[in-house]
Amino acid sequence: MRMLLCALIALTLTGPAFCGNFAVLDADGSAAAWNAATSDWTVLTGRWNDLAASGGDFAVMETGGTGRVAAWSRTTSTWNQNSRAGWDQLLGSEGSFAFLQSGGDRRVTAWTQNGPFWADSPRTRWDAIYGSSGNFAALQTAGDGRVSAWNRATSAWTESPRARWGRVTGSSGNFAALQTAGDGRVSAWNRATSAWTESSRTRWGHVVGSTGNFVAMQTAGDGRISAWNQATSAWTESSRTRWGHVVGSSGNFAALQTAGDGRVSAWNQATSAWTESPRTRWGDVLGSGGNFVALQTGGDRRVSAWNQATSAWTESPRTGWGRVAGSRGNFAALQTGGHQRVCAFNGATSAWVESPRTGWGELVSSSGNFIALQTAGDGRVSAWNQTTSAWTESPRTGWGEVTGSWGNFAALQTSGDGRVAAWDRATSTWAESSRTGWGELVGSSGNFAALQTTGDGRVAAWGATAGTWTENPRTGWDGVIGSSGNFAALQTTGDGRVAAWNEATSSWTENARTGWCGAIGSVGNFATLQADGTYVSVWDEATSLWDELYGTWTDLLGAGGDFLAIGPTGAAAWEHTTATWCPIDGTFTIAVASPTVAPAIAGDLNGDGNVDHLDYLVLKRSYGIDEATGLGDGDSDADGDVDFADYCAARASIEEAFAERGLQPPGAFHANPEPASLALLGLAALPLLRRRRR
Ligand SMILES: [Ca+2]
Ligand SMILES: [Ca+2]
Ligand SMILES: [Ca+2]
Repeated sequence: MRMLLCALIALTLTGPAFCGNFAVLDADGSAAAWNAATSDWTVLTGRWNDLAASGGDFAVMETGGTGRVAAWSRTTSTWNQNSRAGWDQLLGSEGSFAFLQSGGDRRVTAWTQNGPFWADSPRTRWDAIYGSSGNFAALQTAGDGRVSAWNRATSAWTESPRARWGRVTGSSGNFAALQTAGDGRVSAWNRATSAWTESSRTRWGHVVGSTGNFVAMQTAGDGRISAWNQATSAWTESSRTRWGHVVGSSGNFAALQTAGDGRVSAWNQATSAWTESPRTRWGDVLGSGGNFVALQTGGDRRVSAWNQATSAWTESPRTGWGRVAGSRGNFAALQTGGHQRVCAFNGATSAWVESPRTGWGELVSSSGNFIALQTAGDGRVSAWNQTTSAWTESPRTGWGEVTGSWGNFAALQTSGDGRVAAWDRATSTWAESSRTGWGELVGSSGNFAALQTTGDGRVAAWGATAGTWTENPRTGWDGVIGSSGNFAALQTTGDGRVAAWNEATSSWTENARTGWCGAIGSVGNFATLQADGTYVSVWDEATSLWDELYGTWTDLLGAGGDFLAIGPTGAAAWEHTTATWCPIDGTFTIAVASPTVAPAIAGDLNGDGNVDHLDYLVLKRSYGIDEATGLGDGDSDADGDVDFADYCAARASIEEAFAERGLQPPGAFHANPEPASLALLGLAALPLLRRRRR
């Protein structure tokens, strides 16, 4: 297996999978957009004075003048001007733009990078636009009160046949319109079909969206509730009435009676059915990962969790709970009085598991795991692991602060020795730093950095891969920031040194120059600027090298692993797949960054333009998290978590990449498993490789 993977030569495809594009406006009114995929600047002359970014693309507008607009496409690297003028409102949504004329005909137009570039709504006199996942809806708040939705997939506008709508709610690219006067009708627009579907009942007063589904609630009268399912475009009412509160979670909904019996009911998008808890007198409900937990805020203070896998409510046998927290479909409950017990509900098993110890005062969640802290007494910490459903205490006491990242936790003694320890979700073990006197903790993509805020000013980083703390040999550090699992330490006083820590090698690399005055991170890379503006320098995690550029620099922007340096006579973009600076002259007054949201190549998770085993390692590292910030974390479907759907999205292209080279893909890819964790995926052969994400 090792030979095989080493023999796999990366397939060079087109452009990076994720990147940051940048655009600037010059004092003379021209605009320039920088394309990270092609490493070129495209200039558009004009008198532009407004600039906006959306999903890797840009739009410019002449406000106060003719009201002309133009948008730049990352696919074609061209600026496209609209033939009409008089535009004065601009809204971006995931790589689409909509423009509105608030005077004259009050037209609305939508633009998408894939073309046909401009789509005017056939009707005029629009008053408001709403965006959701790249689609738009336009509403007439006066006159007929019409509503129309624009679909990015077809670039067509579809009006509801009915008029007199007063409010629009968007969710994952779908829209719901509500009549705020008259009959109180509700209608949902489905991006899959571009069709509007009305509920047969009237008198709705409130609409809530969740991952493309909607719930309408009657705020007066019977207090009915109805859920619209995007899979069927059908509305399903709860048989019971008098609901007063509704919350959504990953496409499911829970409704609570805020008066009367205090019943709770959950709606499952898989079945379109409502399931009530047999018990009454619930006072609060919370959602997480499509599951819900209900809490009695008075009386016995019971807690019950609803699981979307079974549509069943499961109560904790104990009473007296005062606080609940949710994470990735799991829940934890804390007794705020009495014995101060803590327990966790596992979404995989529907079981509540208590910690044997009592006296817990604080609860922190991270990617499905929880940590409890004793805020009084011994100051113990205990972490609960969703994989094993077990609580694991640190052998040491006296902890005062906990922080979570990607399902891992770190604890800090805020008094006494000032020790620091990190807990690893893969092993459920605690690793302490041998040094003491730490004062600050920073988490990043499952790793942690500790800083001494007094004394020597040391800095140390803990990486989940190595499982150990690595100190920087120098002292006098007073700042640390994280980016995609790497850290940068900075001396903002004294010499002004900067050093970056790479999780792949667990080592620190210091910049040879001094006088640095600040740093920013972007998808694992860092950029820093000298106080006198002479140099800007980027640290590249692929090589652990600093790449500097001489000039006069005053500001920095970062996006998608790339950076833009700006100075009084020009700007320069640094792009991570080529690791080069690309300058442009000008007196730039406005600069914006636009990270791409969609993968250029399915499966290229580390954004190096290739699909290979390194992308597989990205997936392995982040599998199971719900704190993903983009494709660089393995989140192919951009829903904020890394789960089986992301695994499936990447699998096809990784398999294809192996097949094109006549190689057998990794075992897991042809075994077609449904993993609870990627630990099951036969990746044991991979750790021999040097892991890097670019
Ligand atoms: Ca790649
Ligand atoms: Ca995802
Ligand atoms: Ca997901």
